[in-house]
Amino acid sequence: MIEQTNQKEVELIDLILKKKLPEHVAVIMDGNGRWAKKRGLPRISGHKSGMNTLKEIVKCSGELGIRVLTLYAFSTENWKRPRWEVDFLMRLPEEYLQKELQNLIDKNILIKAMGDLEQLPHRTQKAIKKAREDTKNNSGMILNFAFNYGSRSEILFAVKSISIEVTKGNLRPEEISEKLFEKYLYTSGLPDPDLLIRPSGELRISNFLLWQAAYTELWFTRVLWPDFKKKHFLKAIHDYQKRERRYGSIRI
Ligand code: V0D
Repeated sequence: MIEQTNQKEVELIDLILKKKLPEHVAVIMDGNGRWAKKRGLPRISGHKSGMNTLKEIVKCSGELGIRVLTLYAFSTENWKRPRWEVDFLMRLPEEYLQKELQNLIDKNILIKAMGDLEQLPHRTQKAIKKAREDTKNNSGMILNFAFNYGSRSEILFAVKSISIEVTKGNLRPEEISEKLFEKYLYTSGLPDPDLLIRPSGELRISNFLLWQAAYTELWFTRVLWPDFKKKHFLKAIHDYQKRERRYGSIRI
């Protein structure tokens, strides 16, 4: 791949680094199938192309100094897709990690995965487990994959776990606060996302980080994920920095 940071991007990076960066950026990697269809290519080539975008955005996030990057890779609804497509998708974590893991280790990146991982094929689970193991002592950027993830089921799982603690007498209902509840979510220990990017023209959150995105700034573009480049990512961050975040309070 040809490395390129053009003059415009350099200027934008300069501007971005003068202001407060979003600590946690979440991205829905959407539009791969449509990208392929538009070109008369099989859906699979859209996912392959989306993989290049993923690498570019991980690299850019690391260079900027973003602390957490969460990527929505596969939703619990994606099982409804044709069998061959699901099978192909399930090989991507392995493929990605085979090629990238050493690079991620060298860059001090910590890999996390959140979602119902037990339902995944054994070899996919194994690849993810290895990536977590091999990066567990890294202290740089956290690269968090939302994989077989659904926010409603995440919330229900938290409710059930808390109920069990109450039943056992380990917890009193009055003790159930937002702070406690968050400890039972997959994102426990991570800051809430500051910025959520959704490409491909859909204007929805689609069961992604429903609790965590209460105050998140949303940024949408019609650009499809395989066409999403560094310049779009920088624009999203720059736009974010121009917004005024109030968390329900007023401007002082
Ligand atoms: C396809 C574009 C990396 C979006 C990127 C099955 C759709 C490539 C992973 C990955 C996918 C997941 C977990 C992990 C390490 C890597 C991935 C899926 C799809 C879902 F620990 N790319 N990738 N997972 N695509």
